[in-house]
Amino acid sequence: MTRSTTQVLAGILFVCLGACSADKITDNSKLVRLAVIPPSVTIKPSAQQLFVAGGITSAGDTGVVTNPTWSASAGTITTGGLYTAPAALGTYYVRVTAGALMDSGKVIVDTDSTVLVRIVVFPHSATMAPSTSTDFAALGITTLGDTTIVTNATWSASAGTVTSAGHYTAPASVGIYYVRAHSGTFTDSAMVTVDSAGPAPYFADNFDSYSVGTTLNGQGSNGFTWAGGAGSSGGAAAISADISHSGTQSLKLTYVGVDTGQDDWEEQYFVLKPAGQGLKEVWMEWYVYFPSNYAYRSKESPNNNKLGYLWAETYSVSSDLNSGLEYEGPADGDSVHAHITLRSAPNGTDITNGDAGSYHYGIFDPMTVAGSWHRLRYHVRAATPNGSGGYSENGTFQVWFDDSLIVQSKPTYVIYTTISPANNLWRNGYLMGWANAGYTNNTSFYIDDFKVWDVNPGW
Ligand SMILES: [Ca+2]
Repeated sequence: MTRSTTQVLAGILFVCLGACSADKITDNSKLVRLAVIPPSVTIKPSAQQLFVAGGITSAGDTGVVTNPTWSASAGTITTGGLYTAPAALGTYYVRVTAGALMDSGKVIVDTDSTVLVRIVVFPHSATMAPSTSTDFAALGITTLGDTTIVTNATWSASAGTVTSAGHYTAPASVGIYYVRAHSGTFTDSAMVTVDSAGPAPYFADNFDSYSVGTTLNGQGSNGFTWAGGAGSSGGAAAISADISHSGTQSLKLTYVGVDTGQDDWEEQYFVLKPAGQGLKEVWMEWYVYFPSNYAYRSKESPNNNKLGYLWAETYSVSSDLNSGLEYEGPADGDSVHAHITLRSAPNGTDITNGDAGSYHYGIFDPMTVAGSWHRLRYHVRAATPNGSGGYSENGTFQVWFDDSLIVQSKPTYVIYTTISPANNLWRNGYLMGWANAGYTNNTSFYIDDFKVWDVNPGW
């Protein structure tokens, strides 16, 4: 039986399984070719597989042989070709005879169904900033059609380094490189573009494309959506031409002056991705303008002022994946107060000054920032399941104020969560937030050049 004949007969099977319009061969004495279709399968113990006998006659007709005789070296097979595998793992044969002809098909009975027919490196391409890292995975497609992670792949790279787990670090030089996974007789490569500009954000907003006065609620792209604003003054954040970091416009958030002892709030909501598509890891950047009349007051407790938050589904530091950036005045001896708090977290406590689980730098003297733009960068990664019902100690939280790294969670800081892995994703957020110190006078902050990445932009 040549391969080409098998392929011809496999085509007959395909037609027959669809509408069974293939010709039928009823006179076995006219057969000149006979083939078991499919010629080889891998199935689980006690699973079933339908085999068909394909034939070619002396006249050149092809079709399904209607009355062959089937047998099997183990397991059972019906007169109709329905094979039931034995419970024991192994390699077996089914045999078909018709007229003077015979053919055999191979059956591999395999519990874990990891017999590969192909591997694919995922992602299949990536753009990275020089000397940054990202993770690749080798996905295996098995003979059973399952997709599995190939954990024993051998990794290599044309430049840069890659670990045995597929963690790739790009070289310092820009260029196009390859990351390769190899397993058994299979191999696949991903193309890596190392670009000094790094990967593009999946969403960016310079606030210059809207009419002045627009409130953001529903705008967005690539799954990112602005989701309204609110504040104690009753006025939502709105597009303004007062001042800008780029172009002519920015997003204005006004805190209305309140008496001493009173708090104030103003925040712009957003959703990073549609439901069920949150991000395991987020890089977010924006510029904030502290107005010239900005005055931090520290008259009562609490006096924390917020700059931004990200969370999963439920905004609660005690019941959901939640991270946030707040600051308090130097009078408190604590000029930054970064929250990262997690559901049912035995160790999931706030990262605060002196916390053994974090490194902590002063963010700024709140009284020195009036009348100036500052860049905030916010990077957070949820811990990933460790495969044993727990979580790996690989969560992280970093914040930069201008070029200074002001929050760095300890590398082994454990982000505990009882949230199911599918929900252990960042999805919701807001910019600014409560000013629990309050402002005596109307105080307007401006946000500009907001960007968010789902891959490392090179920070
Ligand atoms: Ca702008």
